[in-house]
Amino acid sequence: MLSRRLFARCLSSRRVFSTLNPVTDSDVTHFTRILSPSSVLSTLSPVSTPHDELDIYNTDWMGKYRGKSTTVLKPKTTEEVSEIVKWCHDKRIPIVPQGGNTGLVGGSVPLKDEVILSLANMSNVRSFDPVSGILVADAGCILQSLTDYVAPYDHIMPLDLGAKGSCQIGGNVSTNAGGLRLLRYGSLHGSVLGLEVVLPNGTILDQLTSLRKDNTGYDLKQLFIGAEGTLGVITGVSILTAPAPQASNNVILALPTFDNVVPLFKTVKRQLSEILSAFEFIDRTAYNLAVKHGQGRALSDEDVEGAECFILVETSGGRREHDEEKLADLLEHLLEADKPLINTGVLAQNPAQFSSLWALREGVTEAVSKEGKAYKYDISVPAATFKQVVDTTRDHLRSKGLLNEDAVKHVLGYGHVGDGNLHLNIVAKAYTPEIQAALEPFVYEIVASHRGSVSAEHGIGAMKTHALPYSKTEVSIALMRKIKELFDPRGIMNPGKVLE
Ligand code: FAD
Ligand code: 2HG
Ligand code: ZN
Repeated sequence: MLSRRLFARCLSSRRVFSTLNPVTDSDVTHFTRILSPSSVLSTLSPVSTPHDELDIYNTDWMGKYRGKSTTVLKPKTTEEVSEIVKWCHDKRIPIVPQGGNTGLVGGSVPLKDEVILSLANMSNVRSFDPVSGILVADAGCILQSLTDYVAPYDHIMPLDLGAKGSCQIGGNVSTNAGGLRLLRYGSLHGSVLGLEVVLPNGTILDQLTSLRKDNTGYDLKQLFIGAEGTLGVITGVSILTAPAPQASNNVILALPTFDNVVPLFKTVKRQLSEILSAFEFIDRTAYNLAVKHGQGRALSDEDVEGAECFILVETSGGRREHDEEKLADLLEHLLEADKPLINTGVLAQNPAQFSSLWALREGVTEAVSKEGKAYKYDISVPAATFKQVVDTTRDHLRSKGLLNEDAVKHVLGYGHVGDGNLHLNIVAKAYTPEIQAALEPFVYEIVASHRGSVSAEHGIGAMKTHALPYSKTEVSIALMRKIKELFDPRGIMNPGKVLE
C-alpha cells in the first residue's frame, strides 16, 4: 500500500502533468524541419532512434532517477532553442533542460516523458576580455573547457567542482552551484553578470550585459540563478572570472578529534587571512572510501593513525615565498601548541602532490558511487554539528536494524566547512523504500532544528520538493509559486521540479 506521503506526491505529480501533452510523431516531424538531423534523437517516427540511445539522457548521474522521454533535442543556437520552446508552449509539451546531467537531486531528467532539451551543442565562447576578466559563453560550455580557455590569459573560473569535466556553465548557474572556491570567490549570485534566457513562451530575454554595476531596477537574472530550469532555458552566461593566483599550495591536516575543526578554522583564518582559499572537511569514513577507490594518493599509515577526520587547506596568493612562509608558520604553530589541534599535516611539495591531495577530497563523490547507492543530503547546518549530524543519522539507522552490509554500508560526512555545508552521504547496497522511510523526514527534522537549509548547493530538483517547507516559510513558497506562474503559466518548464 502506498504511504500517505507517497500518495500525496503521486497526486501532485498527476496535477502538474494533467494539462500537459506527450510528444507525438507530428511534433518530431516539426523538430526535424527546424533542427539539423543530428540534433533530433527520438524513438518516435520519422526519426526512430533506438531506445537505448536515449538511456544516458533519461538517467541521472547516480542512477537514482529515470525518465521515459522519447525525444532529445540538441539545438545549436539560441534561435533554435526559442523555436523549440515556442512550439512546446503552443502544444503544451513539457521540457526538461539538460546540461551535463551531473546534478545530484534528479532535476536534470524527466519525471515522465518530457522533451529533453540538451544544451550540449551550444558550446562556444562568445567573448573574453582579459582586462576586466569578463567571459561570455554559450550555456553548454563545459566548466573545465572554460577553465582551460581563460588559463592562457592568467584567469580562473570563479567556481570549481568535482564534476567540472562534464557539468556545463548553464547547469552551474541553473543550480547555483557552490563548490570548492566559494569561500574565496563567493556565489554565482555575485559573479554572474548577465544571462540570456529563452522564456517558457519562446521569447528571448537578453540580459547578457557585461557590466560590473547596473542598478536599473529589479535584477531579473538572479531569479534564473538556482531556478533549475523551471523558469526558462539559459542559453548564454556572462561571468566575472578571477585573476589566476600566482601561487597555490595545499596541505592535508589530520585531526585527532572532530571537536578541533571549528577552533582550527578560526586559527587558520586568522593566520592565513587573505591567502586562505579553501577549508574542506573529510571524515575518516569518507577518507577511507576515497583511498579504497583510488582517488588521490593515500597518506602514509603513520600520518593517518589516530585521525578522526581531515581538513584540506588551500592557499592562493600573489607571492610564492610569502605564502609558503605563512603556511609553514601555521603548521609550526599548530604542531608546537601545548594542546595541538592536529596530529600532523601533509604539505604538497609539487604540482602533482597538490592535485593528488585535492583528488582525495574531490574524489569522495566518485568513490561513494563506486561503493554503492548513495542517499545524498546536501545541508547547511552549523559546522560544529557536522559530526553530530552524521553520528545521529548512523545511530538512527542502526536502531532501525538497517546498518549492515545488505542495507546501509556507510554513513559519512564531508564538505565545505567554511560555508557551513555538510554532505551527509548514506551509502547503501540498493535504494529501498525502508531506507528512504528511515531517512526522511528524520534528516530534514535535524536540519530544521538548526534552522538550516535542506539544500545548501545542489538544489531541490525532484528529490526535495516535499522538503521545501523545512527551510522556507509558507509566505516564501507562496511567492515562489507566483513567480513560477508569472513566467510559466502553462507549467511546461521542468514540471514537478523545485515546486510540487
Ligand atoms: P544538469 O545536471 O544537467 O542540470 C541540473 C539542473 O539545472 C536541472 O534542473 C536542469 O534542468 C537545469 N539546467 C541545466 N542546464 C540548464 C540550462 N541551460 N538552462 C536552464 N536549466 C538548466 N554541485 C555543487 O554545487 N558543488 C559541488 O562541489 C559539486 N560537486 C559535484 C561533484 C560530482 C562528482 C558530481 C557528479 C556532482 C557535483 N555537484 C556539485 C552537482 C552538479 O555537478 C552541479 O549541480 C552542476 O552545477 C550541474 O551542472 P550540469 O550541467 O551537470 O546540470
Ligand atoms: C562535493 O562537495 C559535491 O564534493 C558533491 O558537492 C557532494 O556527493 C556529494 O554528496
Ligand atoms: Zn559540495
